[in-house]
Amino acid sequence: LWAVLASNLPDDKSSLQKEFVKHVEYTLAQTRNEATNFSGFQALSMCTRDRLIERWKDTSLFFQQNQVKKVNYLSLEFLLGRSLQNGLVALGLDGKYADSLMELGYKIEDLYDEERDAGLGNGGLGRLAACFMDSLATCNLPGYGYGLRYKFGMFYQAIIEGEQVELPDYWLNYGSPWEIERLDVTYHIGFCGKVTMENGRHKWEPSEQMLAVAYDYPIPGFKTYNTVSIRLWSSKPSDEFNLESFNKGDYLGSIEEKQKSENITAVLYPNDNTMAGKELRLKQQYLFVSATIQDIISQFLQTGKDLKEFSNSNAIQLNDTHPTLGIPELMRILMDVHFLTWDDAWSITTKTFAYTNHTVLPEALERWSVDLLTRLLPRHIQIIYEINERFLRQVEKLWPGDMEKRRQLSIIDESHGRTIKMAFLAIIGSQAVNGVAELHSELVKHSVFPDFYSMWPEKFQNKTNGVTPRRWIHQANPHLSQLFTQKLNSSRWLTQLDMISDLQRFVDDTGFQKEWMQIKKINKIRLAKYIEEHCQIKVSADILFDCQVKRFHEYKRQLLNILGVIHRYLEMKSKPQERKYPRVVIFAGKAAPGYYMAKLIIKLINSVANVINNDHEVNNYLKIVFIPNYAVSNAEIIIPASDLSQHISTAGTEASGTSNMKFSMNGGLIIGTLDGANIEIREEICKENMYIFGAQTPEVESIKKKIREGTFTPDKRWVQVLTAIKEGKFGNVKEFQPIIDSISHGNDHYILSYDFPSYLDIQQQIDKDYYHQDKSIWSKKSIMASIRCGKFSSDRTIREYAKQIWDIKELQRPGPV
Ligand code: DL6
Repeated sequence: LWAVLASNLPDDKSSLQKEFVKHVEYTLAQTRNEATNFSGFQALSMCTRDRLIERWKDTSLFFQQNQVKKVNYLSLEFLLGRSLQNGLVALGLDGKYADSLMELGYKIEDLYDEERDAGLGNGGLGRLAACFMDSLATCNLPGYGYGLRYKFGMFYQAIIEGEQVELPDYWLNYGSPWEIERLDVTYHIGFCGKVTMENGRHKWEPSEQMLAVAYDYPIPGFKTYNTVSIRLWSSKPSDEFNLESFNKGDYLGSIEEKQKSENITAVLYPNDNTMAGKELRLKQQYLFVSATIQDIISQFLQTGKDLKEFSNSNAIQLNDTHPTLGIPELMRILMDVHFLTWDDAWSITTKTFAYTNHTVLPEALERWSVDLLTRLLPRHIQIIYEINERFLRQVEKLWPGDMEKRRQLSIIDESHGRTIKMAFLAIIGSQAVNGVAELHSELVKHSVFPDFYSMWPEKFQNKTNGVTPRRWIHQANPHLSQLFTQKLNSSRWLTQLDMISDLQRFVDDTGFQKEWMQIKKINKIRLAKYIEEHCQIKVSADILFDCQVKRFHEYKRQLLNILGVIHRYLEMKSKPQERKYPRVVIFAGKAAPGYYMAKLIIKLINSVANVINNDHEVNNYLKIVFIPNYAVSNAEIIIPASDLSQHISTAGTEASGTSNMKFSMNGGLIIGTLDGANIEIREEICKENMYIFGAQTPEVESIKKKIREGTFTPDKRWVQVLTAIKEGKFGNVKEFQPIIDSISHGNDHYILSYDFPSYLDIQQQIDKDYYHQDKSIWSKKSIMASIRCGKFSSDRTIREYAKQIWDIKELQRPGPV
C-alpha cells in the first residue's frame, strides 16, 4: 500500500495546476485573491521541492543499497543563487509549468524573479562548490555537500554617494522553500574544558556544549533521475546546557547563553582571499567539521562495516583549508570514541582526506593562534602536536640535522606568536593536494609548498576549475542555448559540452554570425534595462559592453581598468577625433567590509563615473556603470551581455578564475593577463581570439624589484593619468591619495605601472576590431571564444576528481518504476 501511495507525482497540466493551487490554499493558507507573485513563487517552489524530494530519497537509498563509495565535499561556502528555475529545468517541467500557470494568471519569469539568492559564499570558491554539486548530480556521482546554514549570507551592497555600504542579507526572512529541517539529525558539539586520562585513553570534557542541526537542500541532476543534497548545519543550544543554567536559577543568563550558541552560524565572514582570524570563525569551522564527521561516521556505522573500511566507503574533500580541523576531529573520534590505535586512525584519515588549494596569496593562507586553539579545542591541539612531531621525524630522516628545514616545515610557526599553519596540516593529513588551474598547480608545487612537493611529489595534482553549462548557458542565455540545440540537432551538449565545438563549421556562415550577434544584442538590451532600473543610467545596446565583475581586491586590478578609462577620457577630451569608439565600462563586485583600499577603489570608480557620465562632450562615447550588489542572479544577466570582459590580475596571483570561463562560453571576448585559467582558455580558443597583455609570471619578481629600487621608468601616459587625479579632476585629491601612494614611490606591488602601456595598446586593438567595418571579424572571434570552451564544463572537472582523487564510480538511479 505504501508503495502505491508514495508513487510518483503525475505531470499532466491539470495535476500541475492542482498541486500549485493546493500549496497556495493549504500550505500558504491564502485565497486566490490574496495570492501575489511572491506566494506564486513559494507555491511553485513547493511543487518543485516535492518532486525533488522524491528523487533525492530514491537516489540516497539506491546509493546505500549499492554500497557505493561516496565523496563528502566540505565547504564553508556554497554560493547557490536561485534554485527554482534550475529545479524545474532539471525536472524538465519548466515549459509545462509556464503553460499551466499562464492559465492561472501567472508569468513564470515573474515568479523566478521573486526568489532571493542563497548567497552563502563570497565569490569564486563558493560558486565553484555550487557548480560541483550540480555536476556531481548530473554525472550520477555519489556525492554529498556539507556546509553551514548562515542566517545572514553575503552582505547586500548598496552604493551611496559613491561608497559601498553594507546591509545585512537576511535571506531566510520569509523562509527558504528548499530546505528540509532535520530535527532528528543533530550532533553535540563541545568547546573548551579539559582533557583527562581514563584507562590509558584521552577523555575530553568540554565545558561548553551546543547542538548542530541538519538542514538538507536537494540538488537535482540534469537529464537524470539522480538528485544529491547539501547538508547545512545550524547551531542550537543543547538541552543539557539550558537545564544546567536553569537549575542554577539563572533564567535570563540561560537565555543569553542560548543566543550565544545560535550566534555561531549566524553570519558568513565576508572575506575573500584574506582571513579574519576571529574566534567566532574558528568556532564555526569546528562546529562544521565536528557535525559533518560525526554524521559521516554515523552513516558509515549503519552499514555494519568495520571502521577500518572507512576510507573504502568515503572520500572527504576539503574546499580550501577552512575545514581542515576535520583531520584532527576524525583522529579524535576514531581514537577516543572508537578506541582505534594512532596508527590505524592515521592510516584511515590520510586515505580519506584530500585538499584543494585556492590561493597563493600569503594573506589568505590560514593560520590560527595556538593559544586560541588550546583554549577552544584542548584535545585537538594535542593531536595536532602529535601529528607534527611524527611528521618532523620524517623531515629529520630526509634532512638530518637540518634545523632550518624543521622550522620551515613545522605545522607550528613560532615566528610571530605561535600559530598553526592550516595548509601544512591539510597537506600532511591528505592523500592528494590540488591546485585549480595548471599554472596555479605548478606554483603550489614549486613556489608555495616546494618542500612538501619534494617529499611527496605523487600527492600533488591539478584540477582545472569548470562551471556548469546548465546555469551559465542554458538558464542565463536561453537564446544561445536554443541556437546550440537547434544547430546540433540535440540538447546533449548540455551534458557533453565538448560537442559545441562541432559548431565550428558555422563560423564563416554569415547567416549564423548574424543570428549569433542578434542574440548578443538581445542580451545587451536586457542588461541595459537592468542598468536603467538599478543605476538610473541609460546605455545604448549598440556600443561595446566591457565588463569587469568580480570581488574587489588589489591583485585583481580594477584600478588598472579605471586608470585605463581615465586615459581614454583624457584622450577624448583633448582630441575630438578620438571620440569614435563608443563603449560602456561596467563594474560590479563587493569589497570585504574591512578592506580599506578595495573600498576606496570603488569610490574612485564612482567618482570617475560621475565626472565622465555628466560630461556632455564625451558621454555618448564613454559611460561608466557600477552595478551594485553583484550576486549570482545579476551575474546571469551581466555575463551573457558582455562583448568584452576583463580578467587582468597580476600574472601569478589569480588561482584560476571561473567567470572568465562563463564570459567566454557566452561569446564575450577576454582581455586578460597570462594568469590562472586564462592560459588554458587561450590554448583552447586560440590566441587570436583573446586579448593578452602584460608581464608573465616568471618576470614579475624582477619587475617588482626594479619598481622598488626606482630603476623602472613608467610610460608617459601613466604619468598623465596620475597627474589628472592629483589635479583633482575626479574629486577630492586628498581622499584618493592612498591609492596614488599604493602605486607610486616604489610601492606598486601589483605592477600596474609596468603593465599599463601594453594594456592601453591592446585596448586600442580591441576598439579597432570591434568597430571594424567588416563585422565578421568580431563575430568570428566571439563564436570561437564560445564553442571552443567545452573543456571548462564542471562535469569534466568533477569526473577528474572522481577518477584521480576520490576513486568513486558513476551510478545512475533508474527513473520512476
Ligand atoms: O577555485 C575557485 C576560485 C578561483 O577561481 C579564484 O581564482 C580564487 O581566487 C578563489 N580563491 C579563493 C580563496 N579564498 N580563500 N581562502 O576564494 O578560488
